[in-house]
Amino acid sequence: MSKEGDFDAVRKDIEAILKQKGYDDGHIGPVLVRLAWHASGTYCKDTDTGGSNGAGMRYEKEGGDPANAGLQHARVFVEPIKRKYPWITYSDLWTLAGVVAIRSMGGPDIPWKAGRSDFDDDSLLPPRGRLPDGSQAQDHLRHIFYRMGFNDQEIVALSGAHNLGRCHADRSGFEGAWVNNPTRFSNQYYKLLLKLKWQKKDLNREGAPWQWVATTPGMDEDDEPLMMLPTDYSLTQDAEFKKWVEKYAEDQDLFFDHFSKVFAKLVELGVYRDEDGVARFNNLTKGKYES
Ligand code: DDH
Repeated sequence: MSKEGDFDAVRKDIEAILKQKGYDDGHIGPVLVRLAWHASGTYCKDTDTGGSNGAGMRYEKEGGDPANAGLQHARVFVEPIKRKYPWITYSDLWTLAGVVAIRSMGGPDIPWKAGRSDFDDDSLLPPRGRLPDGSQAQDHLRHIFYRMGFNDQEIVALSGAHNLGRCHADRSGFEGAWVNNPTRFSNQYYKLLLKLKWQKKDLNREGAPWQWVATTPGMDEDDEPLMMLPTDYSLTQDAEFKKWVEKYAEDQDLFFDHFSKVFAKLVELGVYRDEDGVARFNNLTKGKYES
């Protein structure tokens, strides 16, 4: 039995399961990052609801939201770790797994603190519809991310997570990866947004009517093209967003620094800490934690 609170041991066990032959690009890191993000991205600052406390995706109400399609794989991948370390909450485990995965794929260190609590039933779950819809554009991005308390620079930095992973036709309706090496964290996403000649491709699927596609010079004809969601591409069609796309395309260190800060902020949404950094208040139960 592991020592309670030994998060370094949990980190090591997460790292050990990241490479999985036979799953996507041989790596479960990207889907774990998406789990951490969707676990946190339901936050609403005006009502102080949603956010990274709760681990609501364990319940059908949130887990069955079409926006969360595919994340059951991520939850199943980390379940043996939860069983080995029963003292860790799901909400801590899911956010920590995202942070460990990003670092392990060559991304920045992201400050992470424990202390989130899970809820025992589905009565406090935020309503569906709080996560972004990839078929929309910049007004929608602002509507969704301002609600969480992010600004334009932070929206562009967060979007750089699409350096990782891919879209699956049977999950979101979109298909393909944003970059050639989707298990290596970098600023390639921004470079490709600006550099490639993007063309509309009809998909004719519910929720995913079309996407942007492009090929890079080294690609064969039958290689799967790279893709961008309408929301990704909209970052280049808006002066304030484009300014940050250009900065991050030019300067990977700046991107890593900003990404680290904004992902740390994302996984803290709804968590209240005292001056020592200890989580003391749960926004969902509106109650103090038992210590
Ligand atoms: Fe995303 N994302 N995301 N995303 N996301 C998808 C996959 C991944 C949007 C839509 C989609 C963020 C923001 C947005 C990751 C991380 C992050 C998919 C494909 C869609 C669709 C799902 C599938 O078919 O499997 C939209 C829209 C937005 C937005 O409006 C800004 C953010 C902020 C993050 C983050 O982590 C900070 C990752 C990683 C993936 C790849 C998952 C995988 O399985 O691979």
